[in-house]
Amino acid sequence: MTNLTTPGIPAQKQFADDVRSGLSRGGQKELPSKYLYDNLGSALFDAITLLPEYGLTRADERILQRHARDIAKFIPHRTMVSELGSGSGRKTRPILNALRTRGPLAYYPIEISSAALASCEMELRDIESVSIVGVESEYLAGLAEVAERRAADLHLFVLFLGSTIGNFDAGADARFLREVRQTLRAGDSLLLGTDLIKPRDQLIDAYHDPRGVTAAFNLNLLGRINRELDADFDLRQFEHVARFNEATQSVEMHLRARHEQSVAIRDCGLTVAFAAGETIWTESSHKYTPQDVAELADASGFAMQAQWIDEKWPFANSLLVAA
Ligand code: AVI
Repeated sequence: MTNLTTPGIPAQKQFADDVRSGLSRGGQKELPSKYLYDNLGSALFDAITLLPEYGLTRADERILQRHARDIAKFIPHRTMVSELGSGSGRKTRPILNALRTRGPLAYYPIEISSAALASCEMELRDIESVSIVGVESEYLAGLAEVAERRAADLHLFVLFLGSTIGNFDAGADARFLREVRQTLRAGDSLLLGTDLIKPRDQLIDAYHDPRGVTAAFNLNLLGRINRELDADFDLRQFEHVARFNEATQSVEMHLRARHEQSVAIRDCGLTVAFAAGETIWTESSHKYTPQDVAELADASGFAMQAQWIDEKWPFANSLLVAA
């Protein structure tokens, strides 16, 4: 695998800045969900995808396995593929297999973590006629880099799977897709995975599983702050909370202080006071209707071309075309 890297603000400085601003504000304390994914957090997320209560990843994979050839029919023969957040790459195999039958194919997974890129290459390197060029970068910068490298006559097919779009703040999903659209040419394609609305109990079980894996995933964010920013969070003094926010149609994860306490975060030059029961909001996972996805596409410069829905665990993969 070839690796392309985009320079940016040093990651540790950005992390310290985000933690300082999220924990020192008045009102609801917050931490950006992207920081859940250090090496341990990514391993815990992989474990979440195997939980019986968390059907999202299996639904996404079922759609891709069953419909990869139907999806490929919409994609022009001369194409290259890029994926925003490839993770291990396992989900992508059926799509690459369906497209490579038409000739050699270049696949550009974009990941912030070199470990994820390495495991993606391990997973997919046996696929014949597919060359993998990893891009170690944030999504939009990485996609701009990929778009710059394409030949004039080549179509670009972007994958954004797993309902990661649902983890953006309200309104930020459309803003992000508009920025993706600006990087593309009219006629390029985007396959967008979105988790759909389902009964509240089922959603809460998925985000507050009885084995405590999601709790460990959430609490690890405090452990990461301890490790990387010289802080002294006592993880036992916080508990994982998952709640459904009706107004935003999102499952929210929080970390709730079991008691009043204060925590020093030395690399942020900060001591944070927590009241008993106060929470840090760590993630939102928006749940869509199929119609929401069509409206989101419209609002961001795409048109819906086709949509595949898993009935067992309501989840949609929608093929959007850049208008
Ligand atoms: C990555 N993302 C789509 C997951 C989700 O379901 O929102 C992250 C996750 N958080 C808790 N469990 C899984």
